[in-house]
Amino acid sequence: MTQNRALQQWVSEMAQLCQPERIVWIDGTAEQKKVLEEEAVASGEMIRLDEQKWPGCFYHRTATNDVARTEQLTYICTSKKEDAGPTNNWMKPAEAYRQAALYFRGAMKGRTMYVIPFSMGPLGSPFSKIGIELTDSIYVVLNMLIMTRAGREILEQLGESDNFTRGLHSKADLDPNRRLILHFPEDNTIWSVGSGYGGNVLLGKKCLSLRIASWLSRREGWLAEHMLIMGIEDPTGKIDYIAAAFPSACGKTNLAMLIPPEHFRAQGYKVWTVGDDIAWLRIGEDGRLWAINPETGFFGVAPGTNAQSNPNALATIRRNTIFTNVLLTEDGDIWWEDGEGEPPASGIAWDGRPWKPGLTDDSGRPIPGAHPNSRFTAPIVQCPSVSPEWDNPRGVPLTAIVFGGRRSRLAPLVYETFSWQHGVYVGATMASEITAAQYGKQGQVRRDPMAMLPFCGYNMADYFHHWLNFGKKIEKPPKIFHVNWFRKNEAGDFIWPGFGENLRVLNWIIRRAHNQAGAVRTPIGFVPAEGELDLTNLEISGETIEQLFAIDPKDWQKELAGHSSFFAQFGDRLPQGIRDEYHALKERLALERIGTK
Ligand code: GTP
Ligand code: SPV
Ligand code: MN
Repeated sequence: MTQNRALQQWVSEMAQLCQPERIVWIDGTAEQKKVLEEEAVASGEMIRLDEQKWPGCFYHRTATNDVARTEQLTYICTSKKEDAGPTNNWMKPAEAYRQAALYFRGAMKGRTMYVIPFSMGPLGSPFSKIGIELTDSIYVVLNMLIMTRAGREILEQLGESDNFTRGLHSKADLDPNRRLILHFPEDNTIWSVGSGYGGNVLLGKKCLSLRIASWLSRREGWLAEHMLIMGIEDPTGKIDYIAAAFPSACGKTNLAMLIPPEHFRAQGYKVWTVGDDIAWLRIGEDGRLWAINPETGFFGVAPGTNAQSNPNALATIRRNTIFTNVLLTEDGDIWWEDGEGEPPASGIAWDGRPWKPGLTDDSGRPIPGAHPNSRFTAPIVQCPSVSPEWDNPRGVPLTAIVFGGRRSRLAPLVYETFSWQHGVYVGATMASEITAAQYGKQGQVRRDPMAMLPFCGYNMADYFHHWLNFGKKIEKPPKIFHVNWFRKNEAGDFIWPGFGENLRVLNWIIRRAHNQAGAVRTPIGFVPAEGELDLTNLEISGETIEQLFAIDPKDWQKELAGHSSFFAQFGDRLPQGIRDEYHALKERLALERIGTK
C-alpha cells in the first residue's frame, strides 16, 4: 500500500521480530472495518450488542489484571536519565529495546499484524503528526479507527518522508510480569507489550499525543497538554474557547459536553465540544494562543454517565460505540453504576463473573458490575454538542486556561491567578486524589502538575521552564484559573452540585478574562466578589458558598510545605520563575489576613 522505503523497511524488521502469520494494512474503508468486526465477533474478542438497542455497537472485556494504565510499567527511555527526570520511570534505550524484544520475539505467531497509518490532528494541518501503529489486536484497530484519522490517505500525505512515530504493540501473552510501555523520544518510537488496555495500547493517544508530542513540542515551540477544549457561546453569538487540564477521571469529558442550566439556556448560552482529553497549543499569527484536539473520538469513563450528568455523552454513545469492561446482560444489553435506569436482574460483570444487584464482598461493600474505569469509545461527530470548529486545521483561539483537581479540602471552587507565571506555578503545584483511571491507592492526594504527571515525556522541571518561556512569547496570553468541583463537607458529601452547574463558574471565568466581572484579592488569587458568581435558580445556602470559597490558613501552610518537598526532587533544574512564585505565595500567606468570601 506504500512506496515509502523507510516505512516498508521498519514494518519488515518488526515483522521479523514478532513473526506474524500475515500482515494487513488498514485502509480506512467501511468494507475493511466490517470484515474486522466480523472476525472479532467470530473469535470472541468482541461481542455484538443488541442491534435494536445499540446499533453498530460492540462489547469488549480486557484481562482482569489489565483495566487501567500501568504507570509503574511505563518508561521514558532517553540516553541521559536526567532528560526523563525524577517523575518518570527511566531505562537506557538499548536496555529497554533488549528487554522488550524478548517479549516481542515471536509474540505474533499465528496472528495477524495490522499496520495502522494514522494522523493526530487534521490532515495537512501544521499542528498534525503522523504515526504508524503495528498491532496484533483487532480491538486496537477498531478503537484507533474511531479515535484517529486512519487509513490510506495518511500514507499519501506521508509520501516518502520518514518523519512518523513508529509504534509497535503486541498483546503477547497479557502477562503483567512481561508488560512494558516504552517511549523512545529520541527515536520517535513507542513499544508497548503485554497489555490490551486503552491508554497502554491506543498508541496515538497518551503515548504519541502526550509523551512523544510533549518532547517534540519543546523542541518545536508549542505545547502538548492533557486538556479538554470547549466553546461557550453567549446570547450575542460570541464564542469564547477555553482549555482545561484535570487529571484522569476528574471531569474533562463531562465539562466538555456540559449542558447549560435552564437559567443560562433561556438566555441563549450554548456549549460547543472541541475535545475531551488532549489539546495541542500553538501561538497564532495574531498573537493569540490556538488549540486543536488531535483526536476524533472519545475514550470516556462509563460509570457516572447518565441523562442527568451527561446527556450529550449518552446521545453520543447510542451507536457505533465500543464498550469496554462495563456490565453485559445475556440479551446483549449493557449497564454501569450510576448509569441509566435500574440495574438488570442479572448479568455478567466486567471480570466475566455472574452478577446481580446487591452482591457484596467479604467486608460488605457492594461489588460493582462495571469496572470503575470501564470506558466507551465513540466518534466525536456523533456528539450533539460537537463544535463546527472541531476539525478546523487552524484550531480555536483560547480565552482562558483552567487547571483543576479533585480536592476534598483546600482549593476553593474557583480562583484566578495573578499572571502567566503565577498560573504556571498553580499548574505546577496541582494535586488530586487518585482515581480508578490509574493503578494506585485511591483517594490519596498526589501532585499532578498540569495533569501531566503520567504523560510528560521529559524532565518535568524542563517542562515548567518551557511553559514559563512559552508564555513570554504569547502577545495576548489567555488568563489562567484554577477550579475544584470536588470539595466535600465533614460528612464526606460533595458541596458543589457540579456538572451543568459548572457553567456558572466558566461564565465568571470568561467575564473575568474580558475584565467584565468583579473579584476579591486573596493570598492565592482572585475569587468572585459578592454577587459576581451567577447563582440564579440554584438552591445553595450562603453557608455552603462560604465553605466552597474558604481558604484555611492551616491547610495552606501544609500545602506550601507540600509544594516545597515536591519541588525538592528537581534540584537546580527547577526554574527561577517557579522559585520566585513559591516565595511570593509564602509571603502573601504570611502577610495578608486571610479573608473568606
Ligand atoms: P479521563 O478520560 O480519565 O482523562 O477522565 P476525565 O477527566 O474525562 O473525567 P470524566 O469527565 O470522565 O469524569 C470522571 C468522573 O468524575 C465521573 O464519574 C463523573 O461522573 C465525575 N464528575 C465529572 N464532573 C463532575 C462534577 O462536576 N462534579 C462531581 N461531583 N463529579 C464529576
Ligand atoms: C486517562 O487515564 O487520562 C484517560 C484514559 O484518558 S487512557 O486513554 O487509558 O489513558
Ligand atoms: Mn485522560
